[in-house]
Amino acid sequence: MKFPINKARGGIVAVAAALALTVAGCSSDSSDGDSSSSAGGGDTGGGDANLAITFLPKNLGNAYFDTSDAGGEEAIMEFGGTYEEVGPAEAGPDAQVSYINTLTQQGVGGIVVSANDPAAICDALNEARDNGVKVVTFDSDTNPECRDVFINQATADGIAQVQVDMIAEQIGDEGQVAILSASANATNQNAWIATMEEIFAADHPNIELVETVYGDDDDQTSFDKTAALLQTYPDLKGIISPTTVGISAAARYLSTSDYKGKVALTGLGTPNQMREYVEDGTVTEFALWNPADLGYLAAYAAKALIEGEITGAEGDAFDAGKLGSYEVGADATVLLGDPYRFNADNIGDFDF
Ligand code: RAM
Repeated sequence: MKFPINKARGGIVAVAAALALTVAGCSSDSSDGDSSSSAGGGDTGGGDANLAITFLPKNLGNAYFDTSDAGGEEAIMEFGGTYEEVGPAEAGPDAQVSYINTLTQQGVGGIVVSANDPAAICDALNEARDNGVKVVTFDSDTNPECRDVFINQATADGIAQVQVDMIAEQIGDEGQVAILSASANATNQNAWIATMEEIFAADHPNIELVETVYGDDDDQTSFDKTAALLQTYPDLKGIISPTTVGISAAARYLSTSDYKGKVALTGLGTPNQMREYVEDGTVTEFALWNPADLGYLAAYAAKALIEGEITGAEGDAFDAGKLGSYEVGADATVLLGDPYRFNADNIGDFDF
Protein backbone atom coordinates (compact mmCIF):
# COMPACT_ATOMS: atom_id res chain seq x y z
CA MET A 1 0.00 0.00 0.00
CA LYS A 2 1.34 3.43 -0.96
CA PHE A 3 0.84 6.51 1.14
CA PRO A 4 0.58 10.03 -0.17
CA ILE A 5 3.49 12.13 0.98
CA ASN A 6 2.79 15.61 2.15
CA LYS A 7 5.69 17.92 2.92
CA ALA A 8 4.40 19.74 5.92
CA ARG A 9 5.90 21.28 9.07
CA GLY A 10 9.34 20.77 7.57
CA GLY A 11 8.75 17.04 7.63
CA ILE A 12 6.93 14.34 5.79
CA VAL A 13 3.43 13.33 6.66
CA ALA A 14 2.40 9.93 5.42
CA VAL A 15 -1.28 9.20 5.75
CA ALA A 16 -3.15 5.92 5.46
CA ALA A 17 -6.85 5.39 5.89
CA ALA A 18 -6.37 3.22 8.93
CA LEU A 19 -3.58 5.13 10.56
CA ALA A 20 -1.74 8.36 10.29
CA LEU A 21 2.01 8.26 10.83
CA THR A 22 3.24 11.77 11.29
CA VAL A 23 6.96 11.95 10.79
CA ALA A 24 9.09 14.72 12.14
CA GLY A 25 11.73 15.34 9.51
CA CYS A 26 13.81 17.67 11.63
CA SER A 27 16.74 16.27 13.53
CA SER A 28 17.29 16.85 17.21
CA ASP A 29 20.33 18.83 18.21
CA SER A 30 20.99 16.00 20.65
CA SER A 31 22.10 13.65 17.89
CA ASP A 32 25.67 14.82 18.13
CA GLY A 33 26.11 12.76 21.29
CA ASP A 34 26.32 15.71 23.65
CA SER A 35 25.22 14.85 27.13
CA SER A 36 22.87 17.79 27.12
CA SER A 37 21.11 20.00 24.65
CA SER A 38 18.36 22.47 25.02
CA ALA A 39 15.95 24.48 23.00
CA GLY A 40 12.66 26.01 23.87
CA GLY A 41 10.20 28.76 23.61
CA GLY A 42 11.95 30.84 26.23
CA ASP A 43 9.16 31.60 28.65
CA THR A 44 7.62 28.66 30.36
CA GLY A 45 4.03 29.38 29.43
CA GLY A 46 0.84 28.15 31.08
CA GLY A 47 0.73 30.77 33.81
CA ASP A 48 2.78 29.67 36.80
CA ALA A 49 3.30 26.16 35.47
CA ASN A 50 6.90 25.01 35.34
CA LEU A 51 7.08 23.64 31.81
CA ALA A 52 10.80 22.87 31.89
CA ILE A 53 10.68 19.28 30.63
CA THR A 54 13.74 17.05 30.22
CA PHE A 55 13.90 13.90 28.11
CA LEU A 56 16.06 11.10 29.49
CA PRO A 57 16.48 8.27 26.94
CA LYS A 58 17.94 4.82 27.67
CA ASN A 59 21.15 6.07 26.13
CA LEU A 60 22.35 8.82 23.80
CA GLY A 61 23.48 8.13 20.25
CA ASN A 62 20.50 5.87 19.45
CA ALA A 63 18.65 7.06 16.33
CA TYR A 64 15.35 5.89 17.80
CA PHE A 65 15.68 8.26 20.75
CA ASP A 66 17.02 11.04 18.56
CA THR A 67 13.70 10.83 16.73
CA SER A 68 11.44 10.35 19.75
CA ASP A 69 13.06 13.19 21.66
CA ALA A 70 12.87 15.47 18.63
CA GLY A 71 9.12 14.79 18.69
CA GLY A 72 9.10 15.82 22.33
CA GLU A 73 11.01 18.98 21.50
CA GLU A 74 8.52 19.85 18.76
CA ALA A 75 5.65 19.54 21.25
CA ILE A 76 7.42 21.57 23.94
CA MET A 77 8.20 24.34 21.46
CA GLU A 78 4.53 24.37 20.49
CA PHE A 79 3.29 24.91 24.01
CA GLY A 80 6.05 27.28 25.01
CA GLY A 81 7.98 25.15 27.47
CA THR A 82 11.70 24.50 27.75
CA TYR A 83 13.12 21.32 26.26
CA GLU A 84 16.26 19.58 27.36
CA GLU A 85 17.71 16.13 26.74
CA VAL A 86 20.27 14.42 28.96
CA GLY A 87 21.32 10.79 29.21
CA PRO A 88 24.04 8.21 29.68
CA ALA A 89 26.29 6.94 26.91
CA GLU A 90 25.53 3.32 27.79
CA ALA A 91 22.21 1.69 28.59
CA GLY A 92 23.10 0.36 32.06
CA PRO A 93 20.38 -0.44 34.63
CA ASP A 94 21.13 2.47 36.98
CA ALA A 95 23.03 4.73 34.56
CA GLN A 96 20.16 7.25 34.62
CA VAL A 97 20.08 7.76 38.40
CA SER A 98 22.65 10.59 38.56
CA TYR A 99 20.83 12.46 35.78
CA ILE A 100 17.52 12.19 37.64
CA ASN A 101 19.12 13.47 40.85
CA THR A 102 20.58 16.46 39.04
CA LEU A 103 17.24 17.28 37.42
CA THR A 104 15.56 17.13 40.84
CA GLN A 105 18.13 19.57 42.20
CA GLN A 106 17.58 21.83 39.21
CA GLY A 107 13.84 21.86 39.88
CA VAL A 108 12.59 20.89 36.44
CA GLY A 109 8.84 20.60 35.99
CA GLY A 110 8.86 17.20 34.34
CA ILE A 111 11.06 14.25 33.40
CA VAL A 112 10.21 12.03 30.43
CA VAL A 113 12.22 8.82 30.72
CA SER A 114 12.66 5.46 28.98
CA ALA A 115 13.86 3.07 31.68
CA ASN A 116 16.72 0.60 31.35
CA ASP A 117 15.43 -1.31 34.36
CA PRO A 118 11.97 -1.39 35.99
CA ALA A 119 13.26 -0.83 39.55
CA ALA A 120 16.79 0.61 39.51
CA ILE A 121 15.75 4.23 38.96
CA CYS A 122 12.64 4.10 41.15
CA ASP A 123 14.06 5.70 44.29
CA ALA A 124 15.51 8.59 42.31
CA LEU A 125 12.24 9.12 40.45
CA ASN A 126 10.18 9.04 43.62
CA GLU A 127 12.49 11.56 45.21
CA ALA A 128 11.97 13.76 42.18
CA ARG A 129 8.21 13.36 42.57
CA ASP A 130 8.41 14.19 46.28
CA ASN A 131 10.02 17.42 45.17
CA GLY A 132 7.18 18.26 42.80
CA VAL A 133 8.60 16.91 39.54
CA LYS A 134 6.09 15.10 37.31
CA VAL A 135 7.42 11.83 35.91
CA VAL A 136 6.33 10.39 32.58
CA THR A 137 7.80 7.11 31.40
CA PHE A 138 7.67 6.38 27.71
CA ASP A 139 8.90 3.51 25.53
CA SER A 140 10.17 1.39 28.46
CA ASP A 141 8.31 1.63 31.76
CA THR A 142 9.40 1.52 35.38
CA ASN A 143 7.32 -0.19 38.03
CA PRO A 144 4.04 1.76 38.06
CA GLU A 145 4.54 3.18 41.55
CA CYS A 146 7.57 5.18 40.37
CA ARG A 147 5.91 7.37 37.74
CA ASP A 148 2.77 9.39 37.14
CA VAL A 149 1.96 8.15 33.64
CA PHE A 150 3.41 5.66 31.12
CA ILE A 151 3.14 6.41 27.40
CA ASN A 152 3.02 3.02 25.71
CA GLN A 153 3.89 2.83 22.02
CA ALA A 154 1.58 -0.14 21.39
CA THR A 155 0.34 -3.04 23.48
CA ALA A 156 2.89 -5.71 24.40
CA ASP A 157 0.57 -8.26 22.80
CA GLY A 158 0.47 -6.32 19.55
CA ILE A 159 4.23 -5.78 19.44
CA ALA A 160 4.93 -9.45 20.21
CA GLN A 161 2.36 -10.73 17.75
CA VAL A 162 3.60 -8.72 14.79
CA GLN A 163 7.16 -9.98 15.32
CA VAL A 164 6.08 -13.62 15.65
CA ASP A 165 3.89 -13.29 12.56
CA MET A 166 6.72 -11.76 10.52
CA ILE A 167 9.31 -14.42 11.40
CA ALA A 168 6.82 -17.25 10.92
CA GLU A 169 5.97 -15.91 7.47
CA GLN A 170 9.61 -15.47 6.55
CA ILE A 171 10.82 -18.96 7.56
CA GLY A 172 7.79 -21.00 6.48
CA ASP A 173 6.62 -21.46 10.08
CA GLU A 174 9.32 -23.96 11.04
CA GLY A 175 12.90 -24.15 12.25
CA GLN A 176 15.17 -22.61 14.84
CA VAL A 177 14.99 -18.92 15.70
CA ALA A 178 16.91 -16.78 18.19
CA ILE A 179 16.27 -13.38 19.74
CA LEU A 180 18.85 -10.58 19.84
CA SER A 181 17.56 -8.19 22.50
CA ALA A 182 18.68 -4.91 24.06
CA SER A 183 19.91 -4.90 27.67
CA ALA A 184 18.97 -7.84 29.88
CA ASN A 185 16.85 -5.73 32.27
CA ALA A 186 14.98 -3.63 29.69
CA THR A 187 11.33 -3.54 30.75
CA ASN A 188 9.95 -3.16 27.25
CA GLN A 189 11.97 -5.87 25.47
CA ASN A 190 11.48 -8.33 28.33
CA ALA A 191 7.70 -7.89 28.24
CA TRP A 192 7.62 -8.40 24.47
CA ILE A 193 9.91 -11.45 24.63
CA ALA A 194 7.80 -13.10 27.34
CA THR A 195 4.71 -12.66 25.18
CA MET A 196 6.51 -13.89 22.05
CA GLU A 197 7.51 -17.05 23.93
CA GLU A 198 3.86 -17.67 24.81
CA ILE A 199 2.71 -17.14 21.23
CA PHE A 200 5.39 -19.44 19.83
CA ALA A 201 4.44 -22.16 22.32
CA ALA A 202 0.72 -21.82 21.65
CA ASP A 203 0.59 -21.26 17.89
CA HIS A 204 3.88 -22.31 16.28
CA PRO A 205 4.81 -25.84 17.40
CA ASN A 206 7.42 -26.22 14.64
CA ILE A 207 9.38 -23.11 15.54
CA GLU A 208 12.04 -23.65 18.19
CA LEU A 209 13.25 -20.59 20.08
CA VAL A 210 16.84 -21.62 20.85
CA GLU A 211 18.25 -18.63 22.76
CA THR A 212 17.86 -14.98 23.66
CA VAL A 213 21.10 -12.98 23.67
CA TYR A 214 21.67 -9.36 24.69
CA GLY A 215 23.47 -6.70 22.66
CA ASP A 216 22.88 -4.01 25.31
CA ASP A 217 21.62 -1.55 22.68
CA ASP A 218 25.26 -1.16 21.69
CA ASP A 219 26.04 -1.48 18.00
CA GLN A 220 29.28 -3.44 18.26
CA THR A 221 28.05 -5.78 21.00
CA SER A 222 24.93 -6.51 18.95
CA PHE A 223 27.04 -7.16 15.84
CA ASP A 224 29.29 -9.58 17.75
CA LYS A 225 26.33 -11.39 19.34
CA THR A 226 24.85 -11.91 15.87
CA ALA A 227 28.06 -13.51 14.66
CA ALA A 228 28.17 -15.75 17.73
CA LEU A 229 24.55 -16.87 17.29
CA LEU A 230 25.19 -17.91 13.71
CA GLN A 231 28.25 -19.89 14.73
CA THR A 232 26.54 -21.60 17.65
CA TYR A 233 23.42 -22.58 15.71
CA PRO A 234 24.36 -23.65 12.17
CA ASP A 235 20.72 -24.53 11.43
CA LEU A 236 19.35 -21.19 12.54
CA LYS A 237 16.54 -20.05 10.24
CA GLY A 238 15.83 -16.65 11.67
CA ILE A 239 16.65 -13.89 14.13
CA ILE A 240 14.17 -11.55 15.80
CA SER A 241 15.67 -8.37 17.18
CA PRO A 242 13.11 -6.28 19.09
CA THR A 243 15.45 -3.29 19.27
CA THR A 244 16.38 -0.76 16.62
CA VAL A 245 20.05 -0.96 17.61
CA GLY A 246 20.12 -4.75 17.48
CA ILE A 247 18.28 -5.23 14.21
CA SER A 248 20.43 -2.74 12.31
CA ALA A 249 23.68 -4.25 13.66
CA ALA A 250 22.46 -7.77 12.83
CA ALA A 251 21.46 -6.64 9.34
CA ARG A 252 24.90 -5.13 8.79
CA TYR A 253 26.51 -8.42 9.79
CA LEU A 254 24.21 -10.55 7.63
CA SER A 255 24.44 -8.27 4.59
CA THR A 256 28.09 -9.09 3.94
CA SER A 257 27.98 -12.73 5.07
CA ASP A 258 27.03 -16.00 3.41
CA TYR A 259 23.87 -15.98 5.52
CA LYS A 260 22.39 -13.06 3.60
CA GLY A 261 19.00 -14.07 2.23
CA LYS A 262 19.28 -17.48 3.96
CA VAL A 263 18.80 -16.50 7.59
CA ALA A 264 15.75 -14.29 8.02
CA LEU A 265 15.99 -11.17 10.18
CA THR A 266 13.04 -9.21 11.51
CA GLY A 267 12.02 -7.26 14.59
CA LEU A 268 11.76 -3.57 15.37
CA GLY A 269 13.75 -1.04 13.35
CA THR A 270 13.68 2.47 11.98
CA PRO A 271 13.16 2.84 8.22
CA ASN A 272 16.27 5.01 7.82
CA GLN A 273 18.53 2.49 9.55
CA MET A 274 17.02 -0.49 7.72
CA ARG A 275 16.48 0.93 4.23
CA GLU A 276 19.73 -0.34 2.67
CA TYR A 277 19.16 -3.84 4.06
CA VAL A 278 15.64 -4.01 2.66
CA GLU A 279 16.92 -2.76 -0.68
CA ASP A 280 19.82 -5.27 -0.79
CA GLY A 281 17.59 -8.22 0.16
CA THR A 282 19.00 -8.88 3.65
CA VAL A 283 15.68 -8.02 5.31
CA THR A 284 12.15 -8.60 4.01
CA GLU A 285 10.01 -6.90 6.61
CA PHE A 286 10.23 -5.37 10.08
CA ALA A 287 7.97 -3.23 12.26
CA LEU A 288 7.86 -0.17 14.49
CA TRP A 289 5.59 2.67 15.56
CA ASN A 290 6.35 6.34 15.03
CA PRO A 291 8.97 7.33 17.64
CA ALA A 292 8.46 11.05 16.95
CA ASP A 293 4.77 10.75 17.78
CA LEU A 294 5.64 8.82 20.93
CA GLY A 295 7.90 11.60 22.20
CA TYR A 296 5.40 14.24 21.15
CA LEU A 297 2.60 12.52 23.07
CA ALA A 298 4.82 12.06 26.13
CA ALA A 299 5.65 15.78 26.18
CA TYR A 300 1.96 16.73 26.07
CA ALA A 301 1.26 14.24 28.89
CA ALA A 302 3.99 15.91 30.98
CA LYS A 303 2.42 19.31 30.30
CA ALA A 304 -1.03 18.05 31.33
CA LEU A 305 0.40 16.64 34.58
CA ILE A 306 2.36 19.80 35.36
CA GLU A 307 -0.68 21.99 34.74
CA GLY A 308 -2.88 19.72 36.84
CA GLU A 309 -5.13 18.85 33.90
CA ILE A 310 -4.57 15.15 34.64
CA THR A 311 -3.28 13.18 37.62
CA GLY A 312 -2.87 9.84 35.89
CA ALA A 313 -6.27 8.55 36.98
CA GLU A 314 -8.08 6.24 34.58
CA GLY A 315 -10.37 8.26 32.34
CA ASP A 316 -8.34 11.47 32.59
CA ALA A 317 -8.23 13.11 29.16
CA PHE A 318 -5.77 15.60 27.72
CA ASP A 319 -5.02 17.40 24.52
CA ALA A 320 -1.95 16.27 22.56
CA GLY A 321 -1.66 18.95 19.89
CA LYS A 322 -1.69 17.61 16.33
CA LEU A 323 -2.35 14.05 17.59
CA GLY A 324 -5.69 15.05 19.12
CA SER A 325 -7.13 14.03 22.45
CA TYR A 326 -5.87 11.05 24.48
CA GLU A 327 -7.28 9.27 27.51
CA VAL A 328 -5.42 7.67 30.41
CA GLY A 329 -6.24 3.96 30.66
CA ALA A 330 -5.65 1.33 33.33
CA ASP A 331 -2.36 1.48 35.27
CA ALA A 332 -1.95 5.15 34.38
CA THR A 333 -1.03 4.12 30.82
CA VAL A 334 -1.70 6.01 27.61
CA LEU A 335 -1.58 4.05 24.36
CA LEU A 336 -0.15 5.62 21.19
CA GLY A 337 -1.45 3.16 18.61
CA ASP A 338 -0.54 0.02 16.65
CA PRO A 339 2.82 -1.21 15.37
CA TYR A 340 3.32 -0.82 11.64
CA ARG A 341 5.12 -3.10 9.14
CA PHE A 342 7.79 -1.73 6.81
CA ASN A 343 8.92 -3.54 3.64
CA ALA A 344 10.19 -2.85 0.11
CA ASP A 345 6.76 -1.60 -1.00
CA ASN A 346 6.48 1.19 1.53
CA ILE A 347 9.87 1.98 3.08
CA GLY A 348 10.51 4.75 0.56
CA ASP A 349 7.59 6.67 2.03
CA PHE A 350 9.20 7.11 5.44
CA ASP A 351 12.03 9.30 6.66
CA PHE A 352 12.94 8.65 10.29
C1 RAM B 1 15.69 0.55 20.84
C2 RAM B 1 15.41 0.75 22.31
C3 RAM B 1 13.98 1.18 22.56
C4 RAM B 1 13.01 0.29 21.79
C5 RAM B 1 13.34 0.28 20.34
C6 RAM B 1 12.42 -0.63 19.55
O1 RAM B 1 15.84 1.80 20.22
O2 RAM B 1 15.67 -0.46 22.98
O3 RAM B 1 13.71 1.12 23.93
O4 RAM B 1 11.68 0.73 21.98
O5 RAM B 1 14.68 -0.19 20.18
